[in-house]
Amino acid sequence: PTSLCGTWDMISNVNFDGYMSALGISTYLRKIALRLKLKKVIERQGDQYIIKTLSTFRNYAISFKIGQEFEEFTKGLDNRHIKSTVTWQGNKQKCEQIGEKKNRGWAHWVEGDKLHLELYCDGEVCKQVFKKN
Ligand code: RET
Repeated sequence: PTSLCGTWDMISNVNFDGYMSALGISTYLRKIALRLKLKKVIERQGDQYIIKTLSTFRNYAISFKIGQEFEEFTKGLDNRHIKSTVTWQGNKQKCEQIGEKKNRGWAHWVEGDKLHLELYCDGEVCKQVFKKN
């Protein structure tokens, strides 16, 4: 079975700008963020997942247990406090992020040697694809 765990390098990024705009991220930060080649590091320790989004500019990390709501502070992104829950839906790991922004969340899954990530906010969908490092 294909595991999400590992180190992944971004190979495509569609509508990241639309997603960031929906989050209310400034034009200045969006311009910087759009140029970044992101790396995802996904680790699992028992029933705990750790997901790191790494770049030369800024890093962001979350850790969670499946099905257990956690408080997320989106530090360095839109700096909001939200309540997040990650569940499996088939082979997709899906996160619902409850807070000020509607229809906010993400889903990721593996297809072949690629990691697919969709980011949702307020009707905007950003699609990122990563290849195994
Ligand atoms: C960066 C750079 C600074 C500006 C923004 C960023 C966005 C990070 C995002 C991370 C998503 C992480 C997820 C993890 C689980 O799979 C790159 C930190 C806006 C959107 C969904």
